[in-house]
Amino acid sequence: MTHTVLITGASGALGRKLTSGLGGAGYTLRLTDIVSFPDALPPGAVFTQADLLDAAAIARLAEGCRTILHFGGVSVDRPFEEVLGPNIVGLRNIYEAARLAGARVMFASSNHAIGFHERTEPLDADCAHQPDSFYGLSKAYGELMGGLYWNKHGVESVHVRIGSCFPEPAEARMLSTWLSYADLVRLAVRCIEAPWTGNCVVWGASANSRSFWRNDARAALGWVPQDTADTFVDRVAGVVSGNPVQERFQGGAYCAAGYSRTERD
Ligand code: NAI
Ligand code: 15L
Repeated sequence: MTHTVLITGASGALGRKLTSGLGGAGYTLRLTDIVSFPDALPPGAVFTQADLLDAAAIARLAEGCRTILHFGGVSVDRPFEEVLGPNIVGLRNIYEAARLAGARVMFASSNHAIGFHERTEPLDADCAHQPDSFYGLSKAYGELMGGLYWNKHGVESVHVRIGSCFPEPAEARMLSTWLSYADLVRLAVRCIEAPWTGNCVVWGASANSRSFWRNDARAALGWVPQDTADTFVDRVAGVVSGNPVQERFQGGAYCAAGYSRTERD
C-alpha cells in the first residue's frame, strides 16, 4: 500500500474514477493531465499539469513510481494529425519514463485496436490487431510498444483493451463491451499489486454473458469482474444503429465512420 502510482489522463472520465477509487483505497497518487484536475484531491495526492509530449516532465513525474496507469491522450476517433502527438510520441515518452523509473505500465488500450473483427467471432487476447481507426491503430501501436520495452528492457505492461467504460451500457453493443467503473478500479488494483505481469493483455469488460472476448491474463493478475451488463438487457437490447457496418463489427461506429469499401464477403 506504500507504492506511489502515477495516473496520466487524471482529469479525464476514467482518470477521475481511478483517482477517487485508488485514493480511497490508500494509495499515494501522483496525477497528471494537460488540463487542470476538476475535483478535490485525495489525501496525499499531488497534481501536476503537463503535456505527454514533454518527455522531461513525464520522466520527472515517473521517478520513484512503481506503477504508471497510462490513461492520458486522445480517447476517441480523431484525424491522424491529432492522434500522432499524444498517442504515439506521448506513449514513447511514457515507456521511456517507465524504463528509467523501473515502473510497470497499465496501458489503457481499446477494443478499437481489434475493432474490425466480426461480432460473431469470439476473440482470444492473442488475436490479430484489426484497428478500425487511426485512434485504434494508436492503441495497437501502444501494445506493440509495450512488447518492445518488455523484450528489450524488461518493462512490464498490462494492456487493457477497454470495451465501453461508462456509468451504464447505452446501446445493444455495450451489452457485450461494457466495463463498470468499479471493475475498472478493481483491475487497476490488481495491475498495481500483482507480483509479476510480464507483458500481457486483458479484455477490459465486466462479466457480460454476451461478451465477444475470452482467454486473457486476468487469472494471472487475480482480477475477477463483479459487475455485468446483463442487468441492462431490457433497457438497451433494442438500441441499434441500423447501419450494417456498425452492427457487423466489434468496433461499431468507429468501423462505420468514413467507411468507403463497396464490397465485402
Ligand atoms: P478522456 O478523454 O475523458 O480522458 C483523457 C484525458 O487525457 C483527458 O483528461 C485529456 O485532457 C488528457 N490528455 C489528452 N491529451 C493530452 C496530452 N497531450 N497530454 C496530457 N494529457 C492529455 O477519456 P477517458 O474516457 O477517460 O479514457 C481514458 C483512457 O482510456 C484513454 O486512453 C482512452 O483511449 C481509453 N479508453 C476509454 C474507454 C472508455 O470507454 N471510456 C474505452 C477504451 C479505451
Ligand atoms: C473507446 O475506445 C473510447 O474511448 C470510448 O469513448 C468509447 O467509444 C469506447 O471505445 C467504445 O467502443 O464504446
